[in-house]
Amino acid sequence: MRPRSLHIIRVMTKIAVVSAAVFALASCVRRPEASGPVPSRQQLEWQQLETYAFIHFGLNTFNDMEWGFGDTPSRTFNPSNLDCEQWVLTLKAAGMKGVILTAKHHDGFCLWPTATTEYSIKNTYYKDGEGDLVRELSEACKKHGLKFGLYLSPWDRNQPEYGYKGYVDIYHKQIEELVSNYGPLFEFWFDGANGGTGWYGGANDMRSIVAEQYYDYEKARDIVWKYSPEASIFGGTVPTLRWIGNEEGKANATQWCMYKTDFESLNDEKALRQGYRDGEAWLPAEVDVSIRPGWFYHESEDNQVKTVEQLMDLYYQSVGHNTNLLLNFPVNQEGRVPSIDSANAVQWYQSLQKEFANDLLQGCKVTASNTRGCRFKAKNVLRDDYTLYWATEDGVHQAELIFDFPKATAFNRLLLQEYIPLGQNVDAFYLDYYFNGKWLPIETNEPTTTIGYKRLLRFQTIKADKLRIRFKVFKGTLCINRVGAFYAP
Ligand code: FUL
Repeated sequence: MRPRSLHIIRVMTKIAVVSAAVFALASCVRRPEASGPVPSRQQLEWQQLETYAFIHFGLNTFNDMEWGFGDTPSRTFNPSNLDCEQWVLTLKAAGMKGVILTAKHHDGFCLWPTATTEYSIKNTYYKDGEGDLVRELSEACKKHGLKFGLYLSPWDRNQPEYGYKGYVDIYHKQIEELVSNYGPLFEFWFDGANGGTGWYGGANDMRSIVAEQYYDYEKARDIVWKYSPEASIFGGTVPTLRWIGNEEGKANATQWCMYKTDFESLNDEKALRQGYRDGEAWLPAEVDVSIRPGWFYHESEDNQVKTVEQLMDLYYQSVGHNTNLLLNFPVNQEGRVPSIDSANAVQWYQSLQKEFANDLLQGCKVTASNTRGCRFKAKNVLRDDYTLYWATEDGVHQAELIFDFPKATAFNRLLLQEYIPLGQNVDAFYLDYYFNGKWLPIETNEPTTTIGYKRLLRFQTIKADKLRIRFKVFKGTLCINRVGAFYAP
């Protein structure tokens, strides 16, 4: 070959090597593209709350009822020893990050001195009519660092105007009073129970409405966001999160944050339980369930408070299934969270903290079958930092992680988290462990399908030298934020 051709070949080779290096660096520096729906900042922050409380308290508490008819005199409301700080301190000790109060339930009785009706706390003996529970609870939350939210029942069995245009204006006015006076709110709850029989100012009849048209939920949402732009919206026609479709605390293990947005789908109890893999909107689920059978306090249920074990199951089936847990605490006639409820909830939270105190993967060597390199390295999954994650190169649909323990280690819990700001992409993962020279599958009693923001698994204690997790994505790029292994005695 002539020297000139040789020189050209050398130059071309150099160019090829340099471009390959530049390309590799560019693709490893570049973060993966999101494919499909992703959470808004507000939805991500909401998901990171994981557990928060409901408080059901009102006239029903004093009538031993779940759904008051709307005709009980307001003076029936008469707590003898009410203390919102006791609620908040209890909830905080139970790990709750916020609390949502029933400012008005279906009976129409308002826990704040509203200008919209006489059926409120101002016409009771409580603080001689000077009390305002929405204010008292919001202040206790501020004082102790809990987020504050409100439930305002759209259905109002006391209002004469219910079912007519007049009531919708009243309802919107009530929302405005609440959000403008007691915010900022982290969540606003539009209940789904709607219309039926009621007192309705003495008419004592039956009123049916078409919920998706009647309440003008777009306007209601806009009023909430005018004062509390960060508030998540439950229910109605324009929610930012979805109901799980039951009130027993059941969320399927396969759990998509994606959903459809038509009103019918928002009422499809079966679909609500697990979401849609191909849903066009990001609409994560909230599991609402009471610590007792009822939402309101009933003395007859004092012996049916959920035990520590039951609360633990609830946690694994909600937070552990990529949903948030909204746990209800009925306040009693004294105006307190009963001691048995508070004892069980606090003990449950303490057990939970113990279970997740010691991540056994922390000392492991981690190897990945593929990595994007740079700041997307496999070791990121051991960091407790939601801004970091391990990511593969584009176009890789399956990849695995192997964790090498420094010495054989026993564990029975696993924690997995996807980096959801880039979507929910995993639709299967497989777990194996290496012990005595061979790989064996970890037997879980639920399908190892989705992960999402958080997936928790419980299984029989295993002893392992290595742990292997194989992941499969159905779209986008694999982005795993966290993996942890724990031992619960
Ligand atoms: C339901 C209501 O009818 C219950 O009384 C309770 O408030 C629950 C959280 O939502 O739809």
